[in-house]
Amino acid sequence: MRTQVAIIGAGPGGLFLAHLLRHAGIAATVLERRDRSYVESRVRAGVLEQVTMDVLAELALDGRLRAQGLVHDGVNLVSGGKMFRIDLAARSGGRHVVVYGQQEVMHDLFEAAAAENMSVIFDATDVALHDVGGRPFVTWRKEGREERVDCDFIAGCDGFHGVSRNAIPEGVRKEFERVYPFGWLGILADVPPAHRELIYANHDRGFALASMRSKSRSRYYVQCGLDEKVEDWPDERFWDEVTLRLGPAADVTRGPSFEKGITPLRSFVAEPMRHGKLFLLGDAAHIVPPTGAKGLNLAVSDAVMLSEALADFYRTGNAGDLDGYSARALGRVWRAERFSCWFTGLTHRFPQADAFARKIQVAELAYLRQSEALQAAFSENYVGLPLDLGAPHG
Ligand code: RFL
Ligand code: PHB
Repeated sequence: MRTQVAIIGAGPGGLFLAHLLRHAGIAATVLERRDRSYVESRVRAGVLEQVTMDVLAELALDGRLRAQGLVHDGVNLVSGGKMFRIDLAARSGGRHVVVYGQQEVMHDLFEAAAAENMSVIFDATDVALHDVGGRPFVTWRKEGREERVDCDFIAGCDGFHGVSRNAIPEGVRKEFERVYPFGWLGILADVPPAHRELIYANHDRGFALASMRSKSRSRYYVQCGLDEKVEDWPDERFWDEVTLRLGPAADVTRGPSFEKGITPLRSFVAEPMRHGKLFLLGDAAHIVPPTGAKGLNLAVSDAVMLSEALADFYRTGNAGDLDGYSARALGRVWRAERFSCWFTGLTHRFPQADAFARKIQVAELAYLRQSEALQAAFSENYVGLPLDLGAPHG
């Protein structure tokens, strides 16, 4: 089998890239370890930036997004039990975010891939990358048979635990990481949201977030210890804790949860995002703590940048944009890392923080509440920075 681009992983990064390449007339084969329903049922992101909405529109895949997505012009923060609102639209020149679950995005991408007969191979096990510096090919096993695809390029979109990143030799790859001493316990419940918009709360007992998937489905998170288990959190305890941390401005409706999971928080970047004919995208190259709602959106901006560079290469034979991919992508990645790290630091309780650190956190929240300048900086980051920001360090 031969293709132009072999894509490893059918998460948001891999599928957005496959659609964008198809749009540009470039052949691709996607290899996914799991089956469609597994990928589609993972409960993850909820907030889409303008870049992501623009790509869905360009691909004419935004029908359900426009009908069902919830446009949010602001977000709310709670500090010391009091809530204040940041008017994202007013502070960012009229831009906003849309609440539309990653599950819905994946559904739209998979439906269109099936309708267009795109080459997506599920249940591909033992995926291995070969000769990434020369004439690349990928092998895998399916239903007991060894398969192989030869290609011009490989796109590693296989998430944080995938195999692609390790195909960049250790001597070449630099990794930057911060592991946070806590996680998020998240639930889904078919109850109306606590508020029209999202609420991020900093409480002495830890962070809480009230989000949603629709007018009748809510998504809540509370900061928890890394040693805690889902079984430690029966619904009653969860509702008591989230209600307390969100404070009186949140109108929490209780109900049975149908999804409950714990996610550890991590900041991580692997550089460079290209080695030979291999390009890394999304969580395979970088992880942000979910506080800034940036992970899926970064996978999409990587896919846009790589598809543009590949389209230019196949059109003109010029590899300049492919050579520039890593620096261009990392420019945006590091800004999102900075914002996500800062917003996590502002809103979470750090076990090792002393009384001074806590006072600084409270002062910074008070400053954010009062300063239009800081709110503008917050808003331009939250709605999503432009694609091109220059090199990561100046
Ligand atoms: P994914 O989604 O991990 O997909 C990788 C795919 O690769 C497959 N795979 C392999 N396939 C073949 N061979 C192998 N060896 C393979 N190893 C892995 C996997 O099965 C999978 O299908 O990475 P991708 O595409 O880079 O997408 C990243 C996003 O999914 C992720 O960044 C977001 O979900 C992060 N995130 C959020 N992002 C936002 O933009 N906004 C949010 O509001 C937001 N909230 C969140 C989040 C992530 C969360 N969790 C659970 C980590 C909230 C949470 C709780
Ligand atoms: C979500 O709805 O899952 C969500 C919203 C905002 C975040 C993270 C997750 O910052």
